[in-house]
Parts: sequence; structure tokens; C-alpha cells
Amino acid sequence: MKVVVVVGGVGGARFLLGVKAALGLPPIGEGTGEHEITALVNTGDDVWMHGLRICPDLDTCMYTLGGGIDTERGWGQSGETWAVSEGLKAYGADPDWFGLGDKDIATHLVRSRMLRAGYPLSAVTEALCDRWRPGVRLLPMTDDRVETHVVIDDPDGGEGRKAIHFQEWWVRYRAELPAHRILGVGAEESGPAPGVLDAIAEADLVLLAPSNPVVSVGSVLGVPGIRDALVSGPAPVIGVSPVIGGKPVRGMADACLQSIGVETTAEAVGTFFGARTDGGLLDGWLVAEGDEAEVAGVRTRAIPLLMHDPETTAAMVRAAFELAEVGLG
Ligand code: FO1
Repeated sequence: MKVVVVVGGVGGARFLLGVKAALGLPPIGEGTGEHEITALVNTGDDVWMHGLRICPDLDTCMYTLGGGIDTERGWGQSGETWAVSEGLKAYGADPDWFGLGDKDIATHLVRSRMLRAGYPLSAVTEALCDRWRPGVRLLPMTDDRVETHVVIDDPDGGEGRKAIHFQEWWVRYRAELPAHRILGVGAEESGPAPGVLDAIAEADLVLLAPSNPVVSVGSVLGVPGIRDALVSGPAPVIGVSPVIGGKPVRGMADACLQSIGVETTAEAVGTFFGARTDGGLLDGWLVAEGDEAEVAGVRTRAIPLLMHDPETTAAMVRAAFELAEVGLG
């Protein structure tokens, strides 16, 4: 069974634990099964900070599936210390609003060194996964530089507007400044990372994880070639609503949806992705019990969607397989 999963950060990583469990693989670490799970991971959140390249969604997936994540925060490693961050603060080194744990910095040092030596992000990710053994192939959506920027009113009260990096909007301003526009800088010139189109062409099933539909799933679909490959590919595409009861499950997806004029409802997000029979992406759409969602041309099903643990999530994944009428074989 070859499954491709389009993922962002925390929600995507938790969902991947359930995909592994649904296929009888141990959620944490390498499995021995013959199944192949490939995650197409958003890299629009990536950022240079203190001279280090940070890849939040790739790292959250790698740490979560490799058993090293700090489950409280949902990012960075468990048992972190913050000595380097303290030192940076003591120097007044900007930015001081982005937390970097000492163990996490080791990841960024290895990645930055390999990138500077000319290795593409996909090769760097493979090397890092050699240590963490996530049991899922983690592919960056692209090896090219694509960064999500957000256009806001000048926070210093000036007349104009300015574009800031997604991380500054998300972490420093907690997405509380209205986003006039969210754009993927570099997206048009980017291309799918090696292995992405092949994974889609060979997939038995494609799942859109309950990640942020704008800055996570949306960013992956924004890499030229990926959306078309999904729409014209052989595998059914089943999405999982990241919105339950009119609220995003995690994070501030509502702030992102507002910026593109999409209501924060399961139905609106499903309609945003659209039916494959109508030029959109979806064959099926899983929504939470109690959320009515009529998406023309898309089979919808209401089930419990809160990912309390890998087993609950595995039930969601099994429901996706059923909706796709693909055996779990
Ligand atoms: N999120 C925060 O809310 N505060 C932080 O200080 C922070 C630091 C951080 C460092 C490394 C990393 O990989 C992720 C980090 N995140 C932090 C999470 C990150 O901003 C978001 O999880 C993703 O970009 C959204 O998916």
C-alpha cells in the first residue's frame, strides 16, 4: 500500500502517527511492513534565524515520528535546555521572540552546514532522518526557497503596509494582526522536490492531513506541478477537515482563512479544495460529527476528528480508506 500525505506541522505530524497505526506500523520509529508512506511536507514556514536554516514542519514531523518531540509545545525536542537562547538574549541578538532549544539547534547546525555545502533540502532531510528514523519518507514540497510572507498594516503605526515573514506574524504577533494577504515568496519559480511527482504517480491513496489549508496544505499545492499531479494522478484524494465546529482544531487557521475570504467551516474549506470532478482536488472529505458539510461532487462523512492518540487518528485514517473505497490491504 503506497500512501501519500500532504502535511504541515503539528496537526500533520499527529495525523502521520495515525496513518502508520492504521497500516499496522508502530507509530514511533521504523516499521518493517511493506507499506510505503510518503509525506509531502510544507516548507513555506522555513526561515533563516541567527544564521541557521529552520524548517519547522519538517522538524515537527521528524521529531514526532522519531519519538523526540516535545508534546506540550508541539515543536522542538523534549527535555530541552535553553542556554544558547539565553546567550543570544544576553547579546541582544535579534530576534528574541523565537525560542531555539539547545538540542534543536544541533539539527539546524547540521542542516545549515549541509545546505551551505550545496546539498539540496531533500538530501539534508534524508540525512537528518537517518538519525530519527521516522518510518515515513519525509519529502520537502520543494528544494527551492519558498517562504510564506504576510502583508499587514505597519505594526509601528505607520500609514503603509509591510510584508513580514510568516514566523514573525505567527510567533511574535500570534497571528493577531489582520493578514491582508498571505503569499508564497518564490513559489512561482519553485518546482517539486525529487521524488514528489513519482510518489504521487505511484500512490494508491492521497490524504490531505488536517493541517492549515492556507499556509500548510495550500503552500504544498502552490508549488507548480503538485496540484496538477494530484488531480490527474491515479489515487483517490481524501481530505480531513482542520476545522471542527467552526473553529480550527489548532493554531490560528481562522486568521489565515479570513485573509483568503474562506469561512472557518468544514464545508467552506472542503469547497475551497473543491471536487476533483469539477477541477478541484477532492474525492472525499472527512468532517467532524455535528458538522454538516455539503460539498458538491465530494463524498463527505462525519466521524470523530480530534486526534487524541494514534489509535483515534488511525480510526480517522481507516474512514478515509473506506471513503476512498481502497482496501487497507
Ligand atoms: N512556535 C512558537 O509559538 N514559539 C516559538 O518560539 C517557536 C519556535 C520554534 C523553533 C523551531 C521550530 O521548528 C518551530 C518553532 N515554533 C515556535 C513553531 C512554529 O512557529 C510553528 O509550529 C510552525 O511554523 C507552524 O506550523
